[in-house]
Amino acid sequence: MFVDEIKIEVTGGKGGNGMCAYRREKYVEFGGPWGGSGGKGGDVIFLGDSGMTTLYPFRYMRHIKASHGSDGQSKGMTGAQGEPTIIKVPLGTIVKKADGQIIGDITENGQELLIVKGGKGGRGNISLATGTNPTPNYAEKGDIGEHHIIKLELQVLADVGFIGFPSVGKSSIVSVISNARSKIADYPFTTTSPILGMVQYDDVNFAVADLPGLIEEAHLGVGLGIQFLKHLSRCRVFVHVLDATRESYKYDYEAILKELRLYDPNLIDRKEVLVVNKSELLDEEDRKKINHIFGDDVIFISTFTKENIDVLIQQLVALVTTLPPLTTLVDAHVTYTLDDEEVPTEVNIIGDQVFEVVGDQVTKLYQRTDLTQDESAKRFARQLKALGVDDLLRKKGAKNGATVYIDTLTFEFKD
Ligand SMILES: Nc1nc2c(ncn2[C@@H]2O[C@H](COP(=O)(O)OP(=O)(O)OP(=O)(O)O)[C@@H](O)[C@H]2O)c(=O)[nH]1
Ligand SMILES: [Mg+2]
Repeated sequence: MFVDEIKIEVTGGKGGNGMCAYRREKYVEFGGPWGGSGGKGGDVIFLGDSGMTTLYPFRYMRHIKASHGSDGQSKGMTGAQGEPTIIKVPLGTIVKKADGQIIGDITENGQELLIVKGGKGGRGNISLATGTNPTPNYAEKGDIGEHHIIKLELQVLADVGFIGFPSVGKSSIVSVISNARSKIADYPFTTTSPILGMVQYDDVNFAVADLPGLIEEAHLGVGLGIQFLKHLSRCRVFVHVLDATRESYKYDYEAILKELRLYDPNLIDRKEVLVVNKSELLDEEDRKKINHIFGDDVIFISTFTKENIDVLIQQLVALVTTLPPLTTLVDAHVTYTLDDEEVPTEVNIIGDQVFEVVGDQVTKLYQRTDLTQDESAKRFARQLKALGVDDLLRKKGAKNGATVYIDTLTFEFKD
C-alpha cells in the first residue's frame, strides 16, 4: 500500500505551571517571593528524511504530542522545558492545515518545519513581583500547547518521471538504470505505487520515479486513476515510454499526452524524452516507420539487449544538470506563525444579559490564571479591565449581575 495522504492531530506540550513560594531562610526576615517559572512545553517538528519514500509509518498515528514543560520549583528554579517531538517525513511532504492553508513544504534532507509550538511556561511569583506588589501570593499556570489537525500530502520528488501505458516496460527501464527494484511482470498495473530510485553516472546523481501505468480516461479515475498524476507535477523531465510490440504508437502517444493535459495543462510543457522499448523486436522497416512519425530524436531501447540504455542515461544526465529546478510550492520553509492571526478581543451577546468574551489574549490570560487562588483571580479581573473587556461589556449593554462566559469560565459581571 502506498499512503500519500494522511490526516493527523498535532498538539504542542503544555507549559509548566509557575510556582508560588516564599523565602524561608534563617536570616531573611521578610520572606520574599521564591517560586520559579514553569518550563516551556515541547514543540512538534517535522524533519525531512531522504531515506523515507512514503507516509506509510503514519497510517496508525492519530495524534502526535510533545511533552509538557515541568512546573517551576522553589528557590526560583525554572521547570525543565518539554522535549520537542521530532518526526521524520519523506521529502516531498506538504503539510497543510485542515482548511487547506499550507504550513510548509519539506524538500530537503535535514530540513526542519515547526508544526505546533509548545505553550509558554507560567510565571512563578518571583517573576510576577512588581513595585506595588513585591510578594505576590499567586503564580500563573502554563499555557496549553498549540493544536492543529493537519493534512500530510506526499508528492514524490524526482528529477525524472516515467510515463506510458501499462506493461510498456517502465519498471524494467528504471530497474536497469537505477537502484530501484520495482516489480516487473507482463500484466497491466504491476506497479501500483510510485517507486523512487537513484541513478549514478560519473559524479552526477539524480532521482527517477517509476510510476504506475496510465490509460485513457485515467483523469476520470479509470485504471489507477489520477491519484498518481500529481507526482508528475514535480518531475523536471518525463521519459515517455512506448512499446515496440504495440503498433498503435501514435495513438498511444497522444492518448497519454491527452491524459496529462486534462489533468494539468502545465504538464504538457515539461521536457520529454521519447523512448520505444523492446527494440530488439523491431526490424529496420519498423524503425523507419517510427522515425517517420516521431522524428529522429526518439531513442530505441531494449532492457533485454541493453540497446541505447547508455544513450538514455546520458541524455537524462545532460537534462537534469542543465534544467532549472522547479519552484517549490512555498518559498519560505516556515510560512506560518500564530501571531499573524490573533483573534481580537470581542464581546458577543448570546442572550438576555448573557455575554461571551472571545479573543486570543483573553483566552490565554484565563488559561494562565489559577482561579483557586484568590489573589490571582483578582489579578485576572484587573487584566480583563486593562484589556478593555469591562468597557466592551458595558457598550453591549451588560448590567451588574450579567452572566459572562470566557472559554470554560462563567462569572457574574460586577459593575
Ligand atoms: N521483449 C521485451 N520485453 C520487455 C523489455 N522490457 C520489459 N519487457 C517486458 O515487458 C513486461 C512489462 O514490463 P514492466 O517493466 O513491468 O512494465 P511497466 O510499464 O512497468 O508496467 P506497469 O507497471 O503495469 O505499468 C514484462 O514482462 C517485461 O519482462 C524489452 O526490452 N524487451
Ligand atoms: Mg511498472
